[in-house]
Amino acid sequence: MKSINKFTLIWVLILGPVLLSGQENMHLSYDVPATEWTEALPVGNGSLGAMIFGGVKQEHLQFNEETLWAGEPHDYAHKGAGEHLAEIRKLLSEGKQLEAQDLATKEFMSVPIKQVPYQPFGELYLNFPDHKNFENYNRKLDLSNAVSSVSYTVDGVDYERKILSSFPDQLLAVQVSSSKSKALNFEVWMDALHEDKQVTSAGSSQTLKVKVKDGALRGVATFKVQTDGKLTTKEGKLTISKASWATIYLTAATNYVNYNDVTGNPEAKVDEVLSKIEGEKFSSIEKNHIEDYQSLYNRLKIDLGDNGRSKKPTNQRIYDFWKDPNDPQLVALYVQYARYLLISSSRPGTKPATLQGIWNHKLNPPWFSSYTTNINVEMNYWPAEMVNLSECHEPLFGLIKDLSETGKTVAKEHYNAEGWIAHHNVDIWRGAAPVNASHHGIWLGGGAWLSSHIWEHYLFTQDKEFLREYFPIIKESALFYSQFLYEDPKTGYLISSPSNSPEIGGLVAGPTMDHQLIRALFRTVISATEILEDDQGFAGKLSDMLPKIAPNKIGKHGQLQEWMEDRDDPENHHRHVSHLWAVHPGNEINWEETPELMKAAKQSLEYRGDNGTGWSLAWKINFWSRFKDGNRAYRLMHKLLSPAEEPLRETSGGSYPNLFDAHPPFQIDGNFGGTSGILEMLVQSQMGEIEILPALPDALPNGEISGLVARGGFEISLKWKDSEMESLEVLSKNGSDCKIEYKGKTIAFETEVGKKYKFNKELK
Ligand code: FUC
Repeated sequence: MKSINKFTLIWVLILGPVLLSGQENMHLSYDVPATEWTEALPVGNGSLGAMIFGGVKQEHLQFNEETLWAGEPHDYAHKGAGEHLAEIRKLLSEGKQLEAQDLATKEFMSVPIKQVPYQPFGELYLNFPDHKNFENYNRKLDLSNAVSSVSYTVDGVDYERKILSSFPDQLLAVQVSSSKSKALNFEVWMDALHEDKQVTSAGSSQTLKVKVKDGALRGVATFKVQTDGKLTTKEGKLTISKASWATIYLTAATNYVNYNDVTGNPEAKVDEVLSKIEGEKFSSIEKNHIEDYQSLYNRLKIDLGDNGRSKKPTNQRIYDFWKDPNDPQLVALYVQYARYLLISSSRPGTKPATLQGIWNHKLNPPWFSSYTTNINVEMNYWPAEMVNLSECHEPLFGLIKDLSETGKTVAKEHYNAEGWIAHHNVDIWRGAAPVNASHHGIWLGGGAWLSSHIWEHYLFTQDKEFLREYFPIIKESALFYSQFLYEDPKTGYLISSPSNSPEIGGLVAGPTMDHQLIRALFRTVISATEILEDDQGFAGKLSDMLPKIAPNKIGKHGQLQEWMEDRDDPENHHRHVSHLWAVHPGNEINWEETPELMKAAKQSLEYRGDNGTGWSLAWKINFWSRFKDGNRAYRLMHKLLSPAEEPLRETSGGSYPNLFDAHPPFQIDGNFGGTSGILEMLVQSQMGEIEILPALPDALPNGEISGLVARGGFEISLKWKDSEMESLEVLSKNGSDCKIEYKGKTIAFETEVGKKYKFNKELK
């Protein structure tokens, strides 16, 4: 630990609260090692991740590689399921829900009925036998450079570890050093939870080979040690003695190539990575890593002020936030942490972030740590465009592309339809058929919701080439729905049947959410057809169908109906609020065009209440922001940023000591959804204009943000003081027309590419 000069300390104490910028201290920091996994700190490069415990006598890095899953290439479609579609629909229209569900269970579900879990890979241990009585302990994750560190003093010698996961070099690097020369003595080795595992050491390296129990995938991880000390191998451990520094480079790979191909050669991949860095110094690997990371991270800055609480350990701050949510820097940190997590778990060429990003330590993780498409995986990507990490959105498009292939068989076998469809869960083999149980697995919104991400990417980037490339996928999704929609014998409307309003009320005919999703998709395809000057015939057909789809309806409690029938229960506080999809992330229901429906949606949210799982709290923050009630949104933020494990709280959703979102258990969606909600308080652009401070809570009266992206391709720099906008700068990235709204005043103007436009609070 570096000592602080006495005078500096006095100045920091006196002036800190006044002078400290909320952009500083963008780190998670602790004065004790982690004992639980949800206290450990994550690093990742999109595919290779680790959780760092930071123990003194023993350091433990639990690591993952994103392609190690159970299972094997598999088509989950149920051959001939479609022969039972008409009967299931008939039973539902006759009100025989249980019979419909039973028939669907027998004849309509995925084969097998469950998908498979994401797997942990291995453990890296470093043992420091002499490190007993330590002081000055600190462990930290610095979001400004994506380097995690552990430091402490033993017998007057300072020890430091730096840990990073590098995207350019595709490896985990752990550097250990001591302030006194030759003071470092430790052992390092790997292990794994997999039954089928093998560890071999050779010279300065060690290799771990694992094979998953049920499936076709195997993994190889190798680490290599560089040191100025002595290196020996004993009983499966590498021993480093009398060193001043040592660096461990670890990389891992599997034989997964794609959802259809497992012929990869992990040994060759691992060798290639390690031979590339032969003779490299840690300092240059660290420099490459920081440069690469900062090229993404530095694009957005957020400062909500700092009242001094940022100096406390992060776990303490979460507790303090529960008691008094006046820690604006923690809210800004939450935003930057989500950006850090996205950069670390989702890079071009990698798989999308799962329910746990890329971090999983269990052979049987909750919900298989897979991709749940009825809210969770989409929520992971809500902030991606806004926070100026557009390319980190790309892995999701890869998943959608895969599903547009596997989902074709499902469309044909289950629904006798063309195009493609995905249901509520997807694994690495891109299973698209309904899984788990008929009462919630048969949910038809997957294709439409995922497709909306392609459109959103276009809206934010205005990238026509991208739209052209992905247009066939969204068109084929719309083609599916155009054939799947069915004329309700009772009302004559086109409805989605069988389906489910996730995950409440069982199998039904016509949940409101599906109709909102399908309408949004049809409108998207119609707009894209115009932009790309594609064949107008299909778009015309969709336009004709649009008014025939069952509309949003207001029910007897003043609520937005979740189903065709007016049967919502105001006492039901279910975590899903799917029928409000059209408020967020959709925009069909809004204050400008449909105020009555907006009021009804708000009423529905009132009935659902303020408590929920982590992701449910996060979604509610977004809803309240769209309802333009910043204080209510902040009330939910208060819950999301409170300690998940505190039994006296009224809700269990919250944050773990490492700021991971708690469903509970850990689910990363809340980190991303909560961040989207915070940004929706500051700027919204879903209605074709950029609305400034639409839902600013009283708790965040002062602040500034730069590099925030709005639809239309605009980068926003905004300052506000005493809850009023002070200055606004809009950078036009594509020369689109721009319209800005602040407190009822609007200004519309043409823009030039690359030009900045400045405004004061009068929009002048
Ligand atoms: C959905 C939610 C659960 C959980 C799971 C992963 O099924 O209803 O709360 O988040 O996904």
